Amino acid sequence: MRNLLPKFKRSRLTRRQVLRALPAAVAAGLLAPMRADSRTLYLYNWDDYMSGTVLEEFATEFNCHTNMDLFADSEEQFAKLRLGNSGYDVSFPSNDFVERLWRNNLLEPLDHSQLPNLGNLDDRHLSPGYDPDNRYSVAYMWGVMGLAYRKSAVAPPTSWQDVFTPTGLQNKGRVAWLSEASSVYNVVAISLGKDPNDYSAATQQEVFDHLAKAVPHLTAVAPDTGQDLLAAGEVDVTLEWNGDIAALMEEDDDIGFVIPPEGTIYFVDCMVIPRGAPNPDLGHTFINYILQADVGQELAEYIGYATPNKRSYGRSSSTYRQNRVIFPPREIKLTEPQYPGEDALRLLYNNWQLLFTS
Ligand code: N2P
Repeated sequence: MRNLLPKFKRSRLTRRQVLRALPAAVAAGLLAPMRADSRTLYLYNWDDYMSGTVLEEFATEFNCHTNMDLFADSEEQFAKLRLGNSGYDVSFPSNDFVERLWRNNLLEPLDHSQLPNLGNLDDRHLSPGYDPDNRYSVAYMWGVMGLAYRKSAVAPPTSWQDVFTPTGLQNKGRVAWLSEASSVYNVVAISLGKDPNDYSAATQQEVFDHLAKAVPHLTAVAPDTGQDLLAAGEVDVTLEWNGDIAALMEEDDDIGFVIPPEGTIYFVDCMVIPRGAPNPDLGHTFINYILQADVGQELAEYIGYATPNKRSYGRSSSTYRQNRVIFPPREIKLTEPQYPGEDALRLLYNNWQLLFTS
């Protein structure tokens, strides 16, 4: 289903805002299967991960329209893209899902001759392990998972166990997890002193036994909207991606963010062109546009995530660079999730589903 992009002048374009545009779109019959329009760029993105201004400027400069749908987590994104011909020109998978997508032949190889700004990326984002030679992906933003909380409601969390054990949850009031099964699995494994990339049946059993005891004490599972639940006062603590909280902290000084001392996962979200994209040339133009130093800087500072672009970083404000929520302290151990293969993921999703149905 395609949603209309609402005309917000300067907006991070949240899931709620995009969904709000739905009834009008349905009434106007605009949600009937669309024909690919060569002057429209179709994006498939996370919540709170784009600037309305950047999209408007792109549309003006390249004389086109933009259309963006949102997904809640890596699993929802993959499910849509695995069908092929998803109708999107650019999607934004995380590192481990970039590898999952190309190994399943679901991405178009990138034409580097259309990406002259690729060299603006920091060296560590060139030819990464999950996508040698950047054959399919270009880094967009990087970040980590942590715990966000309302300062006036609860003491700062001091361990992941504050949200993964019944006792911890009882002390922390109303708590939300994120809906991304693989990432929640990764941090629970870390909290139990395990390798977050160990998806063996035995480790999964241990992790899910641990989680099963916690589930009855949970308030919500947030589809990339923990920041909204926290802002609305519906929860006191939530698992969240750091940038979503950095942005919220700009508006609400009663919000805090911690990465528990056990460490956390680190992700690199990328731009890719899904197989069968309607306008791959426009997709390349957009990726190259985001790689421009000034565009990348405006976008990163606006959404509150760390840019992988060394030229964007070079021209960013000192407030941005010194933000310890966006750029976690070096002493925190960060682990990069790896694609574990389809069998391991099948078991993981089965376990995750059982958690909420049994
Ligand atoms: C944006 C979430 C992006 C980080 N709301 C998840 N990889």
